[in-house]
Amino acid sequence: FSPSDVTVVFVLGGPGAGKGTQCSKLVQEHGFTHLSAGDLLRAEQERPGSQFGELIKSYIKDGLIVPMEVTIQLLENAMTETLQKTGSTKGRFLIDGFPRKMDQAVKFEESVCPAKMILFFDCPEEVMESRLLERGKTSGRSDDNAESIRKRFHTFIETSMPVVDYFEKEGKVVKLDATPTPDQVFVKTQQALKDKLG
Ligand code: UP5
Ligand code: MG
Repeated sequence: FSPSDVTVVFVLGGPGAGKGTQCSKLVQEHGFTHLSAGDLLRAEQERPGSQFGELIKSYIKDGLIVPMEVTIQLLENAMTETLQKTGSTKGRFLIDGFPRKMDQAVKFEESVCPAKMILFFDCPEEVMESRLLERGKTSGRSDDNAESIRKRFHTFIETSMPVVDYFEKEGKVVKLDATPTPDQVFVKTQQALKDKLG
């Protein structure tokens, strides 16, 4: 596909900030395709015969960033498949939880497509922690436990926040308070998209 035919929005924020929740709502009401890098990695981990299964598993449990080649390939494949399915060359994508390391950001924008804007969901650590521990009771996610959550927060601050700062200097970031209810956050999310994308 041609980068000029697709609209890419990066959806960033700490672990449990509500990226997935807001993306689902946008898909229902605004015709975006939602691609969660974490979900794609978890699916690849489960895929029989995947050469990356074990690697992904250990990176996710430790809250570390899987080498970018793997994730970028999964995202690019998913974008191509989506466009093939719809039989259109044009598409609107929410890329959730990616890029979360500087090298990924540079490589993706260079080799796949630059982002039109970044939605950043800002949330205090205590709030994210309690959401994740609550979800951990039923999610089955290997990283929804106190120890993994601590590691995810560390990676977020050290490795992923610099990506947000980088895009902020480019004027592409809209920062949203992620602490109100999902519906309240969604009102602001829709407004931010409208303001930036029209
Ligand atoms: N919830 C949501 N919004 C709420 C609200 N406004 N009020 C009250 N509760 C709210 O929400 C989390 C929980 O909070 C849910 O129970 C929800 O109901 C509730 P969710 O929408 O799932 O938040 P989200 O930000 O999507 O949290 P998630 O846990 O998915 O964030 P992470 O960024 O940690 O997870 P992700 O799946 O993106 O990545 C997992 C791992 O994959 C990473 O740690 C890393 O190891 C790996 N990874 C890479 O290596 N590379 C990548 O590029 C991406 C991921
Ligand atoms: Mg998520």
